[in-house]
Order: sequence, then structure tokens, then C-alpha cells
Amino acid sequence: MRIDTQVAIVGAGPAGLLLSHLLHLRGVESIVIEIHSRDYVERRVRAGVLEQGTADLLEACGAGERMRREGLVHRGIELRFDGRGHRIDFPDLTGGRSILVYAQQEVVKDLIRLRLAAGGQILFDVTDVSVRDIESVAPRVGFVKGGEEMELACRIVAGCDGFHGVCREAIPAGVLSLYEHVYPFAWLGILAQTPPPSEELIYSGHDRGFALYSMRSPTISRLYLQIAPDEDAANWPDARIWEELRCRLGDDAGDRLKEGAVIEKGVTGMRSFVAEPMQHGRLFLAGDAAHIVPPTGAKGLNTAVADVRVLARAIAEYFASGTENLLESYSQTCLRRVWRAERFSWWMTSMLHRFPEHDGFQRRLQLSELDYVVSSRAAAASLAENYVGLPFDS
Ligand code: RFL
Ligand code: PHB
Repeated sequence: MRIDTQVAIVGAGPAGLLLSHLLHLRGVESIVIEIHSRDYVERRVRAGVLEQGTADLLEACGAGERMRREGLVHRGIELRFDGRGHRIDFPDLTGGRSILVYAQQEVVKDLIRLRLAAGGQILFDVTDVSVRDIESVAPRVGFVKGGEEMELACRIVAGCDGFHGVCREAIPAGVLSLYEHVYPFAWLGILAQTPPPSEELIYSGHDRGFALYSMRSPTISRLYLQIAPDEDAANWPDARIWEELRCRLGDDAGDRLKEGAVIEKGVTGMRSFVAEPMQHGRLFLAGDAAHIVPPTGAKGLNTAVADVRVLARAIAEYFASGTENLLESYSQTCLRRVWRAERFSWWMTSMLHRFPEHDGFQRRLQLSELDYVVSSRAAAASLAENYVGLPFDS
């Protein structure tokens, strides 16, 4: 069966869902296809930090009602090293800006509900997705749904299918330049039924490795530990995780951390990756399909949102007036912000993790850099303005 639509969106993550909604608000019709079930994407535990600009955009487009009620406004983070904590005060350093802690899967739930309530189409559980004819003005996306072969005939394909999706691969060989850096460690992340030992996130650069304390609600904590890149989560029974967290979070915060039931446990590899340009013909990549950051700077979801903000406007202009200017400059517009997020995430990652190859000299440089960040207002302001999110170019 063939279905005509203006924009075929591949992937129902935050990028695909938000793009579909923003297009709808601008009068452009789209269909989203997704290889997983609705239940799966609504439960997938990932990011937790929304930049103020991300939260403001979600609110402005009508997706912010529950987020404003349940999200936790954070006005700072704590950096810990050498057994001491140091607060970075966001509003003071950024002219009043802050972040919101609200889980990515809650954003996804809110967007799915909003799309479906407005009559939007999201086809879950599809298989065999293939993107065709992107160099023509009539690209197509083929897939199988419920055993039936189907095809979306459209004008524009939005590749919002994450790092392992098929859209980036649909671009002919030689077009893309790929920039990649893989870090020699991973993160073990748990979701645990335990109240926060601190009101704000704690980033700890401990001699035994990095640890991050985050949260989801007054009763649920989200905790991360740096582990070896090839390590199996099975090597980390709950008791070992708690012991290591207490040690790396340092004296007082470690003492306040109460053990609770571990509801979720997973390992995330750490990489930086950018594909340039983020477009070819009528295919436009957005979010993790085009770029990956290590999670230390909390920039992945936020950068995905920034991409679709630009893409929605460009697509709407194209359908309204036939002008392709904004579409043509899409990649260039996004990449400036993308590379700033890449730099910040790489910097946070490099400053806070233990690198197997580091000697005593390099460790002391890391500690000196942390000391500089917490004792120089200029350095702290640089961290803070990147963390809360740089202003949008337009
Ligand atoms: P997603 O969320 O990966 O969504 C892509 C969707 O496409 C589907 N898909 C396909 N659909 C159709 N056909 C195909 N062939 C398909 N192949 C794949 C997938 O099933 C999926 O539903 O990408 P998107 O929308 O670009 O969103 C990006 C964010 O998910 C990601 O950048 C963040 O989660 C990264 N991240 C964080 N970002 C932040 O901004 N703040 C944070 O605090 C933060 N913490 C994190 C993170 C990511 C983490 N992990 C697990 C990678 C913490 C962690 C641990
Ligand atoms: C999270 O709450 O999951 C989280 C917070 C900050 C990060 C990464 C993940 O840098």
C-alpha cells in the first residue's frame, strides 16, 4: 500500500516526534514510522536534563503542561573532586538561567499523546525500513507493517532514527565526512528507588573514576559510574554498585546515599560523532542520526531538539512558498551548535573521567583544571552558559 504525505519521518524518538508536532503546528502533514512499540519507546530510560531553551520550546508548542508540573528546576550542579564539593550557580553565572530535570521518556510520552490527540499518525512496530530516491524530488520510504509492504511517497524525508538507524546509511558513499572519537570507558547507569542525597546533580571526578548522581523524582535516583568500555553489567551486582558510588561520591554525599531497589541497569558506550553535512538531496538527518555526544554534558537530547527547531522552520517555508533557502542551509545552521555541544561534552568528559593512559602529570592537570573551574568566575561562567544551553542563533 502506498500512502502520500508531505514529510516522512523515520524514528519516534524525541527528534522525530517533536518535528512531527512542530510541522503540524505550521500546517505541514507528516507520518512517523518507528521500529519499536509505543510501550518500548515510552519506557526507554535515557536523558534527564533539559536546557532552558528546550523546556521553553516544549512549553511554547503545547507539550509542556506535565513537564512544568513534574519537572524539577535546578539552579546549579555540584562538582566534586579531592574529597570536596563545589557548587556552580547557574542563575548567578548566566543572568538567571537554569535547567529542568525531566526524563526523556516523559517528553516522549507527552509528545506521542499530543500527536495522537491531534490526529497525527505514528506507525509503531514497522520492519524492513528503506529510504529510496532521496536525490529525486519524490523520495519514498518503504517498510513492512503487520506483514504488509507499505510505502510513504513524500517530498521530504526526515532521518530521526538515531545513531543505529538506516537513514544515514542511505546517503551515497563519499558524500559524508564522518568525525568520530571513541572514549576508553563506558557508563553503567542505574535507576533506583532511593531519595536524592542531594537536591542537585553531583559530577564527581574521583581517583577511582567518574560518578554522577542525578534524579528523576523525590523518590527515584539516577546514578552513573564510569566502568571499562567492554564491561558486562553482570559484573556489577547491586552491592558493588552502591559501594563504588558511596566511595566516588565522597564523604558527606556518599554517606547520605541510601541503598534502594535497582529498577533498571544498563551500560552506555561513550563516543563523539558528527556526520557532515546533515543532509543530502531530500533527506535531512536530525538528532542522534547525525551526531552523538558522550552524556557528560547532557547535550544529546537538547541538540536533537535544536536541530528539529531549525528543520521544522525550513520545511514549513518550503511548503508555504517553495523557497529552498532554509532547507539548503539546514546543515550549516545546525552544525555550528552541534560542534559547540561536541566541544563542551568532550571537555566535560575529559576533565572528569580517569583515562587508562593518564600518568600522574595528566591527573594533576585534570585536578588543576577542576580547581580553576570552581575558583574562577570566568571559568565557572563558561561551564554554566554551556550547561544551561547557548542561545539559539535565530
Ligand atoms: P533516539 O532517541 O535514538 O530515537 C531514534 C528513534 O528511531 C528509532 N529507529 C527507527 N525507526 C524506524 N526505522 C528505523 N530503521 C529505525 N532505527 C531506529 C529508534 O527505535 C528510536 O525510537 O534519537 P533522537 O530522537 O535523535 O534523540 C536523541 C536522544 O535520545 C539522545 O541524544 C539522548 O538520550 C542523549 N542523552 C542525553 N541527552 C541530553 O540532552 N541530556 C541528558 O541528560 C542525556 N543523558 C543520554 C543521557 C543518553 C544516554 N544513553 C542511554 C545513550 C544519558 C544516557 C545514559
Ligand atoms: C540523567 O539524569 O540521566 C543525566 C544527567 C546529566 C547527565 C547525563 C545524564 O550529564
